[in-house]
This record gives sequence, structure tokens and C-alpha cells, in this order.
Amino acid sequence: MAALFEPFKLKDVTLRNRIAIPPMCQYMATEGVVNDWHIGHYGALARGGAGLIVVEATAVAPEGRITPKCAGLWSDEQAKAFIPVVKAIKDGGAVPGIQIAHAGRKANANRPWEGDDHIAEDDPRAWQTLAPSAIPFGKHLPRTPRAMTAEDIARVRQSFVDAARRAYEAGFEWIELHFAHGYLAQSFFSEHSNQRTDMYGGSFDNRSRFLLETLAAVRQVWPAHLPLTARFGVIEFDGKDEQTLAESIELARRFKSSGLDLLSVSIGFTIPDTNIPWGPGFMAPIAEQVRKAVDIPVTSAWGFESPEVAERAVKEKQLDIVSVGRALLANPHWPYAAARALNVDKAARVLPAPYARWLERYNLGQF
Ligand code: FNR
Ligand code: 531
Repeated sequence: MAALFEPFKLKDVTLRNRIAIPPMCQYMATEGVVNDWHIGHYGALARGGAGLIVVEATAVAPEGRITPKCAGLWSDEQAKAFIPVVKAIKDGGAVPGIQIAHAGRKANANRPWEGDDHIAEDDPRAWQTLAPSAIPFGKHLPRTPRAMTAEDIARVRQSFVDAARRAYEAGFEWIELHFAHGYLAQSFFSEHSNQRTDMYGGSFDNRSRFLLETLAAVRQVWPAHLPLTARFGVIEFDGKDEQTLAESIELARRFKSSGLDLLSVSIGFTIPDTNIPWGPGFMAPIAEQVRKAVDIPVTSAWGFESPEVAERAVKEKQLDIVSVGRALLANPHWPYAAARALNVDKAARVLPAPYARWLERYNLGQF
């Protein structure tokens, strides 16, 4: 059997295969409340055969959205709206996960197809962004954020806790803290964006503090029998990769000691114009380094399009789970096509139970 289609058990959750759909913003919510768009979108992805679906970056507070149309979990109304989304994912046979996030200095932006830049200051929808320091991202997001006070930090940390509780109440069985891609948590860890002189800036311990405190606080409310994961940028490709990777591996070790069950290894994206070596599965060797050094299950994304490349990453124990993003947006049935390409004849590895039983009888491999 292809390694990509072996089940994967983590705590009390079992994925039917090693294919995850990483979070991908839809920018289609209204005041943070998801709707039929999300039910249809995630239902279609789930029916396509992925083992795990991680719902898009969902803001823990209004100012933590990237755009005004991002999903939120800062209210009970928003949590309730996710209930049919969770059902659609489970009906499709996938495990429902969700990423909770705060966009920090990358917030207050127009949707990518509406400019991708900050919302104009005179636009009534605009808001003041927050960050560890008053240092702008630059390029298309040049506006200077307000440096967070100790009260801001405590409030946002509590917002992550409250959002995690709401995610559980909505029925999610897998949670991912967004500690990557230059958003708030990542920006505390990077010296590019964090030049605080208090206990949240300067030394490695201080730059790690917000991430570790948030993880520990969420660990208190997220059920012990369900996976608590984080997506974290372990490298910036900014010319300082060796030091960043060494620090990131040490922080990943501390994540594991704080109760993290799996790490989604990603890229920092803290500053613009870095030198990213794009290519099919190019992050897999880096994820493997983290997996081995920390002895923690990992997933990673970035350029998994070919079933064979995905299969190799799992077979060679670089990844426990392969995250397939854009290829799955393009074809929600990518897992089904991959099963065919890899001669998998266990329909149950890719299809919801009713279809699986039918196809098993008619032998998926030949069907
Ligand atoms: C993304 N990505 C992303 N990542 C994340 O951690 N949270 C998110 O909400 C989003 N949103 C998002 C939207 C869209 C439209 C795209 C294309 C991407 C990054 C995504 O999860 C994935 O890491 C990248 O797309 C790389 O994987 P692929 O697409 O090369 O398989
Ligand atoms: C980062 C990205 C860069 C290049 C190609 C694909 C994706 N993502 C990060 C996303 C938002 C959209 C862009 C988040 O992490 C929310």
C-alpha cells in the first residue's frame, strides 16, 4: 500500500490517509461569520478524499483579521456558523481542523484580488494594526503598526484561548495555532519585526515568550485527547538561515515540552524580498530536519502537486502528513487521482464510507 494512503492516528483522531489540506483563506466571511460559501467549499474538498482539512486562518480578534472578509472566532455567533462547516467536512470523511490566527502588522488589508494592500486610511473599514514593535512589513503593507502594550499582549493571548474553546464547541477535532507567515506570533519571534526591550523582546527566551505562553494557555482549554498543533516558520531565506533554523528547532523542542502534538513546518515570510528556493516539495528536507531533531510528527506544504513527490516524502519519513494546497484548490479530487496514480485499491482511504463500500465491491483500482 502506498505510504501516502496509510491511516494516521494522533491522540484519539485517525486520518484515513496522509493528505491534509492546509488552511487557505477564502476571504468570504461577513463580520467574521462564515456562510454557504464555506459549507460548499469545505464540503467539496472533504468529498475529494483528503484525510484532514484545516480550515483557513480564523481571526481570534477583529483587528487580527488580514482582511475585513476573514473568518473569526471572537464571538459565539461566529462559532455557531462553523457547525455546518464541521458537518460538511465530516460527511465527506475528513477530519475537521481549524487554524486560529492574529495577522498583526499584516492586517487591515484588501483582499488579494482587490489590491492586497492596506485599506485606505479614510476608508471606514480600516483599522489600526498591532505588532510587537512599531516596524512596518513594507512593500504592499507599508503602514506602521502600533507597538503592543502588556495589556494588548495579555488580551490577544486570552483571545487565542477563547477562540480555541469556541472551535471545540463548534465540533472541530484538530486545532492549529498560526505561528507562521509573518503574522503576529511569528513577528514576536523574528528580530526583523521584534525590537522590544521588555520581557517579550531581545533574547531568544524573550522572543519565544508570546508563542510559548499562548501555546501553554491554549493547551489548558483544548481537550487532551485531540491534536493541538501549530504552523511555524522555521526559516526566512533571508541569508541568516543557519541561525534561524537552530533557534527554530530549539523553540520547536519547547513547543513539544509544552504539549504540542504536531508541527506544520513552514516559512517565516517576516520580511519582503527574501530568496525562497521554490520547487516541488522544497520544504520537505527542512521539515525532516525538524522532525528528527525534535522527534515530533510533522507536516509541511509548498509545491506538492505530483502524487509521486508526495508519496516519496512520506515513504522516506520526511513528513508524517503531506499538506497539498493549491493543487487541491484546483482539483478537490486530487486525493482520488493520487490513489489511482499510486494503484491504491482501498476506496476507504479516499472516499466517504457509502461510496467506499460500493467502490470496494467494484474494485477502485480498475473502476
Ligand atoms: C494560503 N496559505 C495559507 N497558509 C496559512 O497558514 N493560513 C491560511 O489561511 C492560508 N491562506 C492561503 C490562501 C490561499 C489562496 C493560498 C494559495 C495559500 C498557504 C497555504 O496553506 C500553503 O502553505 C501554500 O499554498 C503552499 O502550499 P501549496 O499551495 O504549494 O500546496
Ligand atoms: C502565503 C503564500 C505565499 C506564497 C504562495 C502561497 C501562499 N500565504 C499566507 C496566507 C495568506 C495568503 C498568502 C496565510 O498564512 C493567512
